[in-house]
This record gives sequence, C-alpha cells and structure tokens, in this order.
Amino acid sequence: MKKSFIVIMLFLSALMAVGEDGYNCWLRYVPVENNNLLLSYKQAASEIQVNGTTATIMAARYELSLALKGLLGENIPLTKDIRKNGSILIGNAGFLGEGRKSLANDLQKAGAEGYLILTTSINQKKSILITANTDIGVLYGVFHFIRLLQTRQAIAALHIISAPRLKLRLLNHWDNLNRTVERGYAGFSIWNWHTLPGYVDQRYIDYARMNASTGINGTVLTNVNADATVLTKPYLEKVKALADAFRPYGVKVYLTARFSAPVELGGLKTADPLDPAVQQWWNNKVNEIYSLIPDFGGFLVKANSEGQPGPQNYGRSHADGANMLADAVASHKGIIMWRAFVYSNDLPDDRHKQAYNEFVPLDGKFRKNVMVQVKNGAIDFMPREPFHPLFGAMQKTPVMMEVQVTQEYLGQGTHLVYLSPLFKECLDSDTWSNGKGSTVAKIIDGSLDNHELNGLAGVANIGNDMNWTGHPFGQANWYALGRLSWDHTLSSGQIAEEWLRMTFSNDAAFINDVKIMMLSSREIMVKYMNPCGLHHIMATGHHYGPGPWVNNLARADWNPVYYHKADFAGIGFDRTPSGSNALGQYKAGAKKLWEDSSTCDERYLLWFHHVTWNHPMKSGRTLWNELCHQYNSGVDSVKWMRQVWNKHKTRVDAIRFRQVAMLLEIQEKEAAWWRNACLLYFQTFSKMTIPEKYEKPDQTLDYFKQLKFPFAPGN
Ligand code: GCW
Repeated sequence: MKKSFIVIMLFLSALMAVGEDGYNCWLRYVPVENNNLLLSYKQAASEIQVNGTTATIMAARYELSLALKGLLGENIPLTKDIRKNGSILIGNAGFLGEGRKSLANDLQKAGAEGYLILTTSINQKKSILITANTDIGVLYGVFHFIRLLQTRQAIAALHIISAPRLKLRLLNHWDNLNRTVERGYAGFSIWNWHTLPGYVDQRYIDYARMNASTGINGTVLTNVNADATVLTKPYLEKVKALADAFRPYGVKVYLTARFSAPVELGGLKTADPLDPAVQQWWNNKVNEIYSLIPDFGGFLVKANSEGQPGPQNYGRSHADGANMLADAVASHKGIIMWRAFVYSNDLPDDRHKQAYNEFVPLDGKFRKNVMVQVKNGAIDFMPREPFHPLFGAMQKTPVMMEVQVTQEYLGQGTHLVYLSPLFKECLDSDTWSNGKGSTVAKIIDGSLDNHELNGLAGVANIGNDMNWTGHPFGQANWYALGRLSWDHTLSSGQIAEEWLRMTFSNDAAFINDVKIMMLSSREIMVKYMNPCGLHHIMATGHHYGPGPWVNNLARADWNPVYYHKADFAGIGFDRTPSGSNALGQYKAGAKKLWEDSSTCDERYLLWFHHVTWNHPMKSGRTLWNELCHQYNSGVDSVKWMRQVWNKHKTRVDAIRFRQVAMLLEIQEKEAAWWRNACLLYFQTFSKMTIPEKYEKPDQTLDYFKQLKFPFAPGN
C-alpha cells in the first residue's frame, strides 16, 4: 500500500471518529480516497499559473490552492510560466492575448459573470484553462472546477461554459441590529455590529466564499422590518467594512430602507415621497452611502405592510414611494426591490387577493430600476402554496421572486426539509401569462417579458451557530438557493447530490439513500403538517407547532380558523367564484387545475374549496379518512428517514451523525404532535373516528392547546 494512501485513510478515519463541526459547509476539502482518481487529479494539477493581481483573482488563487492542498494532500506550486503538462492557468481573458480569438465564441456565451473551463494546449503543454471576461467570472469558474474534484468527476477533457440565468442572486437577512434574527433558528446574527467596523470577523470572509461558490452575488444585510439606525453614519461605516470584505467575492451589499427615516433621522415633519425636502433627504443619504460604498446595490423595502411605514401613510401609492427611492439611487446604478407582501389592515378581503389587487394597477408606473419582489405564494411561505398570481400579471415590471430559506413554517430549526423541490415547484409552475409554457422561471429570469433586471432572493437561514444554519441539512437549502439562482434548470436531485458529496461523503451507498431521503423530505413534511391544501394553521406568533384552533387574534386573517374554515359540514377555504374568488386572479390555463372540486389537484383541494368531510378523494377514501391517512403516513415517513440515516452511521463523522440523528428524533416527535393535535381538533367538527389501523393520539386536545413556548426562537 502506498504511503500517501495510508495517510489519507488515517486522516479520514480520524475525521469519522472525532467528527466535524460543519463550519466549512460544502467547501470541505478532504483527501480524495480513490487512488486512481487521486493520481489523475495530481497529473492534471501539478502547477498553477495565475494571471492578475486583483483581490478577486487573489481570492481565486487562494481557494484553488487551499482546495488542492486538501484534496490532493500536497501544496501545488505556483508558476510564472507553464512548462509542463498538467498545469492550471487561471486569469481573465484580457491576459490571453491572441489566444483569446479562438475562444471568442465561448467567451461571448459566458457573458459578464460566466466562465469557461477548457482542457487545452498552452505552450504545447496539456493544461486546464479557467477564464472569463471578468475577474469574478474566473472566481466562479475556479469554484466550479473545485466542485468537479470534490464530487469526484473526471477532469481529463473539459469544455464547460456556464453563465448565470439570473442577474440578482441574493440573500435577504432578516437580521436586527441587536443581533436577533426574525425567523432565525441558527443563533444570533452573524453581523456583530458592535465590533464593526474595526473588527472584521473571518466569518464574514467565509460567508462571502460560501456565497460565491454557489453564485450568490448580493446580500441584504438587515431585516425588512427595518430600523433606520443602519442609515446613520456610524452604521454606514460598519456596512462599508462588510462591503469591503465581501467585494473580492462579488457579493454586493444592499440595505433595507425604513420609509420614515427622513422623519426619524432627518427631523423632517413628513416622509411624503412627493415632498421635495424628503426627496432631497434621500438624495443626500444615498450620496453619503455611495461615497463610502461605491458599488452599493440599493434598497429592499417593506412598506405599508404589517405596521411598516410607507407612502400610503401620505396618500401616495407604492409606485410613488418606490420611484422616489429609485430616482435617488439611479445615477449610482442602484436598484430598488419593493416588496409586494402587503395586505391591508382595514380590508376584510381574502388576503390571498390583496397584493394582486394593489399592484396590478401599478404595472407600468415604476421606474426602470425598480423590481417588485413577490413571495412564491400569495399567503406566506407555507409548506405548499400555489404560485403567486402576481407572477405573469405585471408584464411591464420586472418581478423578482422571494423564497424563504429559513424554515419559519417548515419545521424551523429542527426538521430536515430539503427545499429545492419547493422552490422548483413554483419556478416550474405555468402561469399561462403568454400562453402555455409561461413558467414562473421564465418570468423571473426576464426571458418571457424581456426584462434586463431579474432575480431571486432567499430569506437567509444563517446565524452564528458553529455550522451556520443550526440543522446540518439547513446548509443544503442555502446551497440550493445559490445553485438555482445561477441555473434554475438544475434538478433538485443534482443539487442534492452535489451538496451531499461535498458536505458529507462520496460513498455511493450513502448518497443514494440520503439523496432519496432529502428529495422526499418536503413532501413528507406537507403530509404531517398541512396535507390536502391546508395552510396557516401554525401556533400564534412564533409559528412553532400546530395551532389550528387559534381564533382570538386581533385580525381575522391572522387566525388559523380563517384559513381552514372547518365546520360541521366540511373544511377548506372557498376561493372559487362562490367564495372569495381568488381563483379569478389566475389565467384560465392555470385555473383549470384547481377550479372544480371534483377534479382539483388534491394537493391544493382545501386551498381552493370548502368540501364535505365525506368528499370522495382519488384514493377512494373520504376526505376525513384521507386526512387521517396523510397525517399518519407523514409520521411513518419520518420514522423511515431515521432508519435511512441510522443505516449510514459508519459513513458519516461522529459529530454530524449524532446531530442529525438527534434532530430526526425530535422531528419524529413533532410530526406526531402535528398529527395528533390536528386530527383531534378537526375531529371535533367531522365527528368521525380515526380508523383503527392508525396510532391513537397519546394526549387530549386540551393538552395540545395549552402547550406554550414563550421563548421559541425567531419570533
Ligand atoms: O412571514 C411573515 C413573517 C414575518 C415577516 C413577514 C414578511 C419580516 O411571519 O416575520 O416579517 O412575513 O415577510 O414581511
């Protein structure tokens, strides 16, 4: 046995026994275990030539050296000139001189942020060229190349051209300045505002590396429930320090703008967007920001929603508000992302309809640098929602999609739920806005309605926990957000497999099983939480656990009873013309899937229809029996997830194995809690028995109702 092989095996077994803390996420560079593959990698990567000296190229060089050292077990030397076969050349195409001509086609396809990875001959030596039109493209290319090695792909003959399908690929942090995180389940905010700007934590740089490796190119640092303090001079200095740390990695900084800041900070009497003094205040503020951060991205705004101030306080429209800010940032090439998550305090109308009613009349009234940011569904990041009717309804406005990576309504920090299938379910939905095939993906990538500005944002699940996301599998959702915003045509399976290989192991048996578990996990959660189109039946405030009985909140549409409408006749929200007619906001092609309760896609049945407890389901069961079946099969499936995980104990390091095993045990208990609480409660209306074959609830309904979680995180 070769010495290097023994060293690798010792290293791996030490890792397995001791365990890993998960800090490196998927940028985990451990030795290649297969000797032949290792040899072929070593032959292809025997020296590195780096062209360029910018911070971004230096980051690319650092990453490549770090990765090769970890993966190949040795330091790969840098060279000024390629002299032997098996060299890697990195640098932007400006350095290629004449050689560039033959690559013109490929480089054109790569565009401003994409890259080319090519096996070619340089100085008559077989080499791998990683190049791009820009330095950031080179860094993205380097990360792709590293991924090939991490996932043990052949690299003998490469010709890869990749360019992002979306321009804005963003994280939205709901982080408060006091370091609490709204809907955050992984500790406190990673932004330590107190020690900034003097202390630049290594975490900030690792955060940027992680993002760049997936293609994420921007971050909104602060909560949409905004605090104007971040716009004061001392805080802008802190923001600048973060922007400087992220810049080499192509991650731009954005902030949330509190609409009333001119009053709160500027001492003005009004924040009316049409008032010249208000406009001037914002112009000055924006100039101040850009003098510190020349590539500042712009603002994300939540206005006139859930108590946030906005233009409507002054009788102005969302367009008036957005345009005022857009004008202030326009000359700096900044943008405004204006959220469409609004629902009126006074309007008794179905909340499902309100954003559409508010925004569709404003289509065409926004400045060119405004995007309307729309949640994937019309209610609020539910386990399953139909796509938001605003997609496809505002063709003159670039509409950006917002998904929730943090799992507010999906098991929070304790449930293993892989979200790529949820994101893709929405992206692949057909809105029919320009006839068949008008998918949400084509709307948000701008290709359907020809929008230059386009993007996807994910509400971050990141905190200061050792492994960033609390649940080790939460990292997969951060990763998936980046990969899908780079290329929404990737399959959830491919993304899961990449992530598993990089994060855990390249062992085929492990990957096959755990990938299936990941791919099934979201559907399993829907079954034990919100089957058949049920939604928003979570407990008050923190949304942790079931609360379908809640009926005492100030606003009707904050109460779960408003959403499920269970009564002695049946259950479900009638959104057909005989009810709220939210269905009327969808195009005929889309509507067809849902409009008739006897043919409705059953995953959305109770979303759109109020049906009897005896309603016949496709399975041959009555609705009541179907609910019993779904809830129970959800719980059984979590038991199965535990078996899958436990089977691979020897293939995962000790610490992370145990973490996931404990969390799955919690998940099983919580799934049973959801099932028992919901079935007992709905039974008070259906008056039907839970079929004998299912496990009986272990507690009474009153027991579940009195559970309290005063310090549940994220609230
Ligand atoms: O999902 C709801 C959350 C709020 C959040 C709001 C929003 C930031 O419960 O915590 O506030 O949506 O998206 O604005």
